[in-house]
Amino acid sequence: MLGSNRTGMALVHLLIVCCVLLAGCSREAAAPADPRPEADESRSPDLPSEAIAGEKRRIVLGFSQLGSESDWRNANTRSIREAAKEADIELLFDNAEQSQEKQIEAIRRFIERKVDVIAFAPVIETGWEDILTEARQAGIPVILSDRAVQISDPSLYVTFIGADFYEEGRKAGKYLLDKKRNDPGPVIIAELQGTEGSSPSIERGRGFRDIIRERPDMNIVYSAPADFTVEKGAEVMRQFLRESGGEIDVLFAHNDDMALGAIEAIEAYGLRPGKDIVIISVDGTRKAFEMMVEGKINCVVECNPLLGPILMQAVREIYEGRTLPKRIVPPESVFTEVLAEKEVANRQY
Ligand code: GZL
Repeated sequence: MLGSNRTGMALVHLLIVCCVLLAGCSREAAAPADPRPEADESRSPDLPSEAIAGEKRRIVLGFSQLGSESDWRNANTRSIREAAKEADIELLFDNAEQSQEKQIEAIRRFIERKVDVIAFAPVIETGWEDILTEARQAGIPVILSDRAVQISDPSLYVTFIGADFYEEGRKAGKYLLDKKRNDPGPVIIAELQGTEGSSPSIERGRGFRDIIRERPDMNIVYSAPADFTVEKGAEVMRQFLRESGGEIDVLFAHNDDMALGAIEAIEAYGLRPGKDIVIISVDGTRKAFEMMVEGKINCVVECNPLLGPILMQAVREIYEGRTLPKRIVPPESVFTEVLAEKEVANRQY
């Protein structure tokens, strides 16, 4: 797991270096960092730390967080705040409450305040071209944190630090093929999608479908967005149960919070989660592990939210003018009921 102490920073540095060595792909030269300004008079006076001639100035990072919709997101925010403190980087943090418009406004404020680096977790994939162009015109490098964007010019950001969501979907599908290898079909699947248009939801769904395609008798009969929240997960699962009359064999939830909501709905309907309905989820929160220990979730695909240390290392590398790989993927695993008991105490989020 990505650490947050000095040793962690060294490990993180090593991880980035490994990515650079292994990447092989074109590395985006970081937008040339400002030469460390002795005293940048143009900096807005209300920056938290004014540059004083001759003194080492703290790097200023503007971060637009997409929201606080899930335990994963809150762990991600804690990791970023703690890592910024540890790295002595000035963090200007904004929570957009799942609004793209608020994210764009926050990024524009960071540009006006002439921060050194901008990072953000894009709530959805599209609609970022203009604001990223504004950041480039202002000479401010941008890092994608957690989620991806769809843009025609990938040079508008330096690197994307986040999970391989497609692979997470494939892992969920592979677990299901194995779980049902001796069960005759048909297998009726319900799917709780995450935020519509978000890269984790799009890619997890695609990866899962590409794997279960191997069994024509496995069909996703019910599928709808539930926005990665407990409440929406419960609401949409109730709707699936009404529509199906309870005839659902498997639930694939794109995150743990929706799975937790679905468990409430399944039990209220009189069925046994993890037994009558196999449940596969993504994230790896402690609450999901506790459900696995109780046998109510069968498989959790890990998605690592502790991106703070690697993000701060990347910010420093960019500020000091070094290149980074276009893609940095944190380490992740898959856990089933068998491993849950042993692992639950280790969960940091
Ligand atoms: C994935 C992240 C997703 C999580 C959800 O990297 O963007 O958003 O899977 C969170 O829990 O809400």
